[in-house]
Amino acid sequence: MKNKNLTFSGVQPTGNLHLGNYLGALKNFVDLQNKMECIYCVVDLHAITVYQKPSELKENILETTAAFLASGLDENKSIIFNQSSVSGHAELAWILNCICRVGWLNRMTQFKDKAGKDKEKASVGLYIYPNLMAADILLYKATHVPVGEDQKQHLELSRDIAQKFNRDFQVENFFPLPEPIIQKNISRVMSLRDGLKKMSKSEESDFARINLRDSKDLIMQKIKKAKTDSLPIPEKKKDLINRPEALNLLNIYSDLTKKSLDVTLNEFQGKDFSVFKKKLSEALIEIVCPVGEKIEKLMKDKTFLQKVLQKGTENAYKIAEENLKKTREIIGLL
Ligand code: AQP
Repeated sequence: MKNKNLTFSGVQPTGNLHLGNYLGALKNFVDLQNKMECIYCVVDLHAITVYQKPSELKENILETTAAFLASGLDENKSIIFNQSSVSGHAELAWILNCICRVGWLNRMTQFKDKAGKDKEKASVGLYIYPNLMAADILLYKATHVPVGEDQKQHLELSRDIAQKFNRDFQVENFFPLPEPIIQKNISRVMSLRDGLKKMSKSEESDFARINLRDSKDLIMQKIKKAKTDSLPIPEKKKDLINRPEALNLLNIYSDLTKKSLDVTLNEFQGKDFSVFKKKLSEALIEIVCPVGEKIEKLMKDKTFLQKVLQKGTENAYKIAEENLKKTREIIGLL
């Protein structure tokens, strides 16, 4: 039996949604909603794997919902809801904890990065986070998962878990093996301060990222201060090897203006970064500021945002319950 095409993806409500989340995930979400059934989730249970101030978490759940809508998601086309409101995510995660092997989790690089040197002090939730992510996807039998390149390893783990479940219980294709959908042009947006680190919400310096709610002036300031090098813009891609900051800014510009990197290099070759940075700021202001303004407007109507989540929860719950019921039967729970 072939599973029907269905997209699932999520974003953590941990504040400071940034250009990496937009180009790496949200933009892709919008493209997919016209191609197949889509479920988009504010993954609040993932957020609490590190401490969140309760009042801020509540606000961030609504702000992430607003960012979904402001980026172009339509609550009448896609299911939009928050993870904790469908308890099946936690139940299936527990079942999958019993499928996944400790050795598999020990290979996850994001845990090593996020837990840092003192792994003993990290929450158990942070360690088993990839199993909850597998549950999010498999609960809906999703076939496609748009993510940034940083999540590729977790997606591969979801496939391994699905495969082991199907094999252990001899239910061929019960859980589909989800396919990652990763942006080709810019799979990982890097920090404006360090071209080898990904742009991230938790980076201490706000100048390392462009937030979706940044003002025009702030965007211009951040790009002006973004790290580059003293060389002019080269003619060929190969000359960007060992120039990660330059490559990152040129990639961002190319993606925003829908040009290939070759065309961008042709446009700016031999020019100084100050000339390029002006154009990059203009492109960012054109794309990011309208999204930020829409988020701002939507945040003024929290009742509407709550209604969107409630409707999404009802629809997500129906699909989740049906799949969970079959899962319980398969594994022999009464
Ligand atoms: N820099 C990035 N480039 C491309 N895609 C990115 N994503 C995140 N950062 C980049 C993608 O955005 C989606 C939502 O991510 P998330 O917020 O759920 O988790 P994350 O990947 O942990 O995001 P951050 O910003 O790095 O948060 P912190 O700092 O809290 O860890 C995902 O599809 C992700 O790939």
